[in-house]
Amino acid sequence: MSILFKGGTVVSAKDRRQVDVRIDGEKIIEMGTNLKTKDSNIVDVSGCFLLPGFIDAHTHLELNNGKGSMGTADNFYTGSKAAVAKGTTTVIDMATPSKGSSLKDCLKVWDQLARGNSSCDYTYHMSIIEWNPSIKAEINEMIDAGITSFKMYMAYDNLRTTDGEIFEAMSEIRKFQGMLGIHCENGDMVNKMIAKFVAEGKRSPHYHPLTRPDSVEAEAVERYLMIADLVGLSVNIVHLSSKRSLEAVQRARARNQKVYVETCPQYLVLDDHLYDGPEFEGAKYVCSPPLRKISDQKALWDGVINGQVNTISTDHCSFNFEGQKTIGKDDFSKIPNGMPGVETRPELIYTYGVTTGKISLERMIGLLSEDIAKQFSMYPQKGIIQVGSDADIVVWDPNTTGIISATTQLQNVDYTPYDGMQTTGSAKSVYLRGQKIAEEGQVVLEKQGKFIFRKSTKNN
Ligand code: DUC
Ligand code: ZN
Ligand code: ZN
Ligand code: ZN
Repeated sequence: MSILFKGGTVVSAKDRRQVDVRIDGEKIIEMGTNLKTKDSNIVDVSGCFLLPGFIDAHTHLELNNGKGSMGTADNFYTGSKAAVAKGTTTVIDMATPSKGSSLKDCLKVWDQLARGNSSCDYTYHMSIIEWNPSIKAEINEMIDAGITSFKMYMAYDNLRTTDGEIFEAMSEIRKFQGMLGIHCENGDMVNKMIAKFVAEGKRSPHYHPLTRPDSVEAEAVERYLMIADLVGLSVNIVHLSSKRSLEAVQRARARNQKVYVETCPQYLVLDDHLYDGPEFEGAKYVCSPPLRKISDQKALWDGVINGQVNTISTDHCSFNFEGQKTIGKDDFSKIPNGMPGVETRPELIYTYGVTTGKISLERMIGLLSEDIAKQFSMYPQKGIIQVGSDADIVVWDPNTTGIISATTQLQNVDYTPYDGMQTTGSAKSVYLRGQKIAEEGQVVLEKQGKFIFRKSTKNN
């Protein structure tokens, strides 16, 4: 039985149109004004926006495979439910191998974790944490398996590779027109500053951001972009957090490099005064890169407004305060890095971006859905409401108000960094490939997610 959405306003990154939308099976089959009922079920969406399902291109739902004290509090089951309840219908999770593991084995592990458990559609960025001939040979295999994007690290001793290895990996990824995203921080500098503060007995969360200042990020961004320039590869910068890094990006763009920039809600609506909170509260905000200054926040919003920032995803990586963040009670460097956020991104960006007049709703659709789908080879299957696309539809009510709270969130973690923040607008209902999966912020049909096979331009 087909469904006819009547009376809503369909929004894309380009425009908004008052049209009815008919979906049948998994797809959008017809759009137009005053469509006839035929045999469709009518859903009255007057007063609401019809938005393409949001895509979160940066989650860690299963870091350390949920095992032990360093395993994430969420997993595919809980994290994807929190996502879809508020309008995110696809995630690109960071598949992260353990040392010595092949990329193929990592892919198998992530498939086991996601398949049958995920309530949203999903794919992965494959992390390259070491570089050798067998990993090199697997780049092409990943592309053939539908994984067209990769992730590398310039910080974290257990994950990072050398500049030379990044150079070689880029050359290989370029052959297959893959997309590379890098965590940009100078790991050596971070290590030295942590050692210095810890030796001086400066061990509270207050010191976390001081070990990872903007120069640590901007230097890595500059170096990464210079390596990319040598190779001739278009690249992505994940979780860009500072004004100085954005300036480095602008320099690269001025010499005609193609650079994609992702930032995250935490860098747009939170700032580093939170590390000075009472007791050990600052630990809740320990993530890397750290929260920045109001001046950085302002520069990032400017970038979001003027197009220097391309996408907003979350870096969702949840650890409980009790029992996980508290591991670092006597030493900030032992606090697991990361914050939850896959649930709250749409409401935060709508509230702090759209209702404040900083950005249009069209721009929000680009940042949270359409431009992500294009960048990561999922468009037009995802990222747009048009005939032939997947019927991933968020019925958005612009008039609701709410307060973000750890007690009502669906994320499986004992706090939220946005606790107490007021929101306007929310997903009234959410459809994934034609099925209603969420209503009024609650999941009504779970575990319907499937793997999205992506094609690089190599295969087109
Ligand atoms: N930063 C975090 O804070 N958590 C996950 C990984 C990362 O880069
Ligand atoms: Zn990172
Ligand atoms: Zn401080
Ligand atoms: Zn991350």
